[in-house]
Amino acid sequence: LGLLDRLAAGDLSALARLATYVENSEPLGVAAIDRLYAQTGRAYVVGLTGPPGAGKSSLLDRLIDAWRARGRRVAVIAVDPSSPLSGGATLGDRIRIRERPEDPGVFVRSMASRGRYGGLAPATAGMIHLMDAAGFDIVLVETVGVGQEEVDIAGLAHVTALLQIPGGGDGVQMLKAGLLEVADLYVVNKADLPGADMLSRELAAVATLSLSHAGADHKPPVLKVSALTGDGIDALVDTLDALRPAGEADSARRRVIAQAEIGALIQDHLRRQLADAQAHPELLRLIDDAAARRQTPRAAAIGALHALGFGPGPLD
Ligand SMILES: Nc1nc2c(ncn2[C@@H]2O[C@H](COP(=O)(O)OP(=O)(O)OP(=O)(O)O)[C@@H](O)[C@H]2O)c(=O)[nH]1
Ligand SMILES: [Mg+2]
Repeated sequence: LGLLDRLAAGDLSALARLATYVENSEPLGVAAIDRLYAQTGRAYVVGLTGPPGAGKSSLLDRLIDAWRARGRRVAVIAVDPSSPLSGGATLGDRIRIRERPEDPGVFVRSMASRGRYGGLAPATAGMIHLMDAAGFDIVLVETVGVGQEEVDIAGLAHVTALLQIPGGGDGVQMLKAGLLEVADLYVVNKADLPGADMLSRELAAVATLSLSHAGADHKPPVLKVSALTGDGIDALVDTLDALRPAGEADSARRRVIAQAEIGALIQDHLRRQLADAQAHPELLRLIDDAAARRQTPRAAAIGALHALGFGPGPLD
């Protein structure tokens, strides 16, 4: 794989090629990650999630500039599970991140497809490893934050910021979907619009209920920014730099991420086996048995795990 040598030398066109393989979970992409994984773990991975239109991409654009000004190389992965586009196509006007072809310290990649071979969460994890291996200091991951899968993806980051905007009328948006668990800080974007102070106070109250990975005594900070005017961006970057886990917290966070990634791969594998039940006569028989009430779904599930080569498991 000459591509890997070019990647190590900082060749962004090699990175783009590899990213397409990884995005689609193609065998070449899987092989690349297998080869590179041992050298990863250096990048600081920051998740940014929030409702559609909250200004995530606009904010990322500002964060890129702020971190570049501090001498850091920044990669962005914008995940869009709702789009039917495939093959790493750009997301058109959904992406408000300027291209910076003249700057080798910035790489922006959108992920729109689930790929033919695997799910979005494992592919996103692979993409993070790829950017890490390419030597980026910061890897920013944008997710829309509406479904469980997006929450899972946010869980692959060291730190996750949850974006909220004033003026929704219904107060704090989308805190049901497991986001309380992943948000390490809250960001009120569009603070140039009315209502930002009130929303900040509401979020400060929510922060006391946090289940963040950073620990029971971690109260997520609430920051006000405007991606439009640039207000608050430097303070946000200071906070993100300060939130990077260190020492024991870092080791603990790495274990949580590894567990999430292994779990995503196992789920993905099983999901695909089940979706392809035609290829497994034994699975088909178990499904028929459960449908005809000859076996309980639970007994059939145990039988299916055995048929797929797993020993007695937690379902037994
Ligand atoms: N007034 C104001 N508008 C903003 C601000 N940040 C973003 N916007 C606008 O909000 C709209 C959505 O911005 P995006 O950056 O595309 O939001 P997003 O969260 O990435 O959107 P999706 O990826 O589609 O979910 C655009 O019209 C932006 O110009 C801000 O701080 N203030
Ligand atoms: Mg966006």
